[in-house]
Amino acid sequence: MAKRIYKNWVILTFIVIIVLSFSLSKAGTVKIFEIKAKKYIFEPNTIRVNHGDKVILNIIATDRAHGIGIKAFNIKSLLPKGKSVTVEFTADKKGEFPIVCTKICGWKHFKMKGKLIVE
Ligand SMILES: [Cu+2]
Repeated sequence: MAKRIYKNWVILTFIVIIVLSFSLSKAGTVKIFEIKAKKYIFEPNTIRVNHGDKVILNIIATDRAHGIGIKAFNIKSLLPKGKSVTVEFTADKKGEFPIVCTKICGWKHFKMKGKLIVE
């Protein structure tokens, strides 16, 4: 009987270790992106990360002032021309989220969009 309980504990401990190491290896990765904002695009346009990643965006507006907004993650920042701006957040929601320009920058401003994909 005692041998059987011991065996079950060994199996259970083994399963817990596997599950923990799997979840730790998936979560908490830091992803850094260098992004250019210019009339009327973000470059790169699509950012792909994993659920739980810490995301760091270094964005520079190259031609004039723009803005960056990712509503789902409470990101809204002005991007003065030529100055690198860093925004950070944890990708704690899965899905596809629009990245928008938050400063009216010209006649195609409303078309200046990117996409954040959290898998
Ligand atoms: Cu704009």
